[in-house]
Amino acid sequence: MAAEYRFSFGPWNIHEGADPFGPAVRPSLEFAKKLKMYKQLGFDGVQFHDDDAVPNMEHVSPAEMQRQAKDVKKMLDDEGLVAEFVAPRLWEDPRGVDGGFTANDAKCRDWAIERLKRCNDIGNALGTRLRVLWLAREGTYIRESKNAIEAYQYLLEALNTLLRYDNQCEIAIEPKPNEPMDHAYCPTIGHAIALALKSIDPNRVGGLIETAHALLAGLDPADEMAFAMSIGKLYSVHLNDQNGLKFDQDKSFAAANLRTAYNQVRVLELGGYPETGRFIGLDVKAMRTQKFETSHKHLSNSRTIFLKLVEKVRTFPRDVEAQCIADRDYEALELAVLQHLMGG
Ligand code: XUL
Ligand code: MN
Repeated sequence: MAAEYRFSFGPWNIHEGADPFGPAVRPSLEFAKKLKMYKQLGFDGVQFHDDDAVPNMEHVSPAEMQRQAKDVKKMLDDEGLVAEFVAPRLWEDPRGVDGGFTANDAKCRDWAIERLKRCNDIGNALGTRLRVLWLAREGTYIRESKNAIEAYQYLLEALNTLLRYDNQCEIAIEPKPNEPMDHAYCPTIGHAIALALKSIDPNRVGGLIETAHALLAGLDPADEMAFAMSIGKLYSVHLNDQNGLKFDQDKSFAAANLRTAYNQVRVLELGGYPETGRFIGLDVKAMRTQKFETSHKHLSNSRTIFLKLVEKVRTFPRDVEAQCIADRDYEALELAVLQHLMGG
């Protein structure tokens, strides 16, 4: 039987709707209630930031942190869920203001490494080996403020430190070219994989590709995924959508460009992604206008559209494709794709 896709999202994807120009417009939903929604919405995996699991992790002993993380693991078990990954949230702490691993202040860099280790311990307590590094403030507002060569060396050191600290963990770098920084280090999967290959254990470092992040870099998300998959390094995805070069929109999957979404699904199918057992992660935001009662629909909608696109990929007429390619008639192939997407 063909392997089935498994879906995940993070608790931050059900949110209060605050944006840089206005406060929350919906009440908060407590974590335990969010967990209850996962299965109902068709999801099996939970993505975590370290402090999603242990909110006071900076203020408690390692033993207490473990205890709290174990409580969360029990909550997951009770709901039949698994943790997909844990990511260190370095960007909200004052010590991360200039970036963590690449901060100019050595004390801040030390803090970031310590936080990474604690994040790792939370991951183990939650039962997942995967760590995700979205390198939020690792970059600059002005280029003159850092030595970028040194910064990339610090990033490599951070990877190596974690690989040495835990010989079971896997690291997925989530590239993004900008926001909150003007220039972010590791803007593409190519950068991430170069670091992975240079690390002390390349077999345990790969990437997580987010649709919107690739689009913000002016790249095609499907080709970014293909590059990672061509060397077995697509550890996860954050499917969503993005309407042009603006702030990171995290729209529902396929909402801005159905064809680009189709091609992401096509490449995941071509690469046998479901057989890898890895998750289809979503990183989507509900519109600010959405009422509380329906502020989770963007998640199930994205999943529904993903699965419909899987059907579209699987039912595309292969004979037509082969003939168009043999004839080098890509105009005909394009028309066939568009007609197929439009239902005939
Ligand atoms: C930021 C982003 C993050 C990461 C997790 O743009 O995508 O939510 O996915 O840290
Ligand atoms: Mn993301």
